[in-house]
Amino acid sequence: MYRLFYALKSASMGVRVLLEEIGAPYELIETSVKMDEPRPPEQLAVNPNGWIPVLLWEDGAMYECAAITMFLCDRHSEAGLAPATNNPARARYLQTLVYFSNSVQNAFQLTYYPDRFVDAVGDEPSAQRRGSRRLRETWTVIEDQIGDNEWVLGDQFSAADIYLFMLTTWLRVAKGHPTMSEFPNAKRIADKVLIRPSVQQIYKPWIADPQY
Ligand SMILES: N[C@@H](CCC(=O)N[C@@H](CS)C(=O)NCC(=O)O)C(=O)O
Repeated sequence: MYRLFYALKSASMGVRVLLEEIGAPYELIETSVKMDEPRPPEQLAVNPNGWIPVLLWEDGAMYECAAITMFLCDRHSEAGLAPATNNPARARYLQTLVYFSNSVQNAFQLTYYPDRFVDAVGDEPSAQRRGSRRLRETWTVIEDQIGDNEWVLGDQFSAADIYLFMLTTWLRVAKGHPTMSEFPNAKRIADKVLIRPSVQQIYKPWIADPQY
């Protein structure tokens, strides 16, 4: 049984999709991503940064979305969500997950949490503008990497496609982000991930209102 600290709109939604795809039993522990709301002590004990996802299981706990993705896909390899270690696609899989996490997500952070990157409140709009430009730069790298491929890794569906979908749900017109229409290759994949039953179920609020 897994336990997942969870909040709508957050990266914990992507982990929940993985758990559904794997068919593993799990329970959600509601938490918040709002700066002015406290985090449960049990969450902070695992991740003192205060962010989610945080995953607990019988004899362990961890945070960092890309690491959790790798961990779950390896632990439940029968679900076929990641190339095996001897598969040539493994390198592209690891590279893309880490790039999503440390480059694309970092650009999102600049726009969602500008206070973490500047000294003065007055500098926050500049950080947000740079974050939006950085989003366009990093999404363009992914767009070019995908090219004509069916999925992020080529012809094999993987957790990297679920991760890509999750990232698209954070794009907001009101924040000056680029829109997916600028990245037709990535959009093609996100549109296919969207129709999976697990995604339809978990992303219901986003499907009802993508700017929610
Ligand atoms: N590098 C972390 C970042 C996670 C992250 O930024 N989570 C957001 C929600 S998507 C969050 O918890 N924000 C609240 C906060 O940072 O205090 C990861 O990939 O797991």
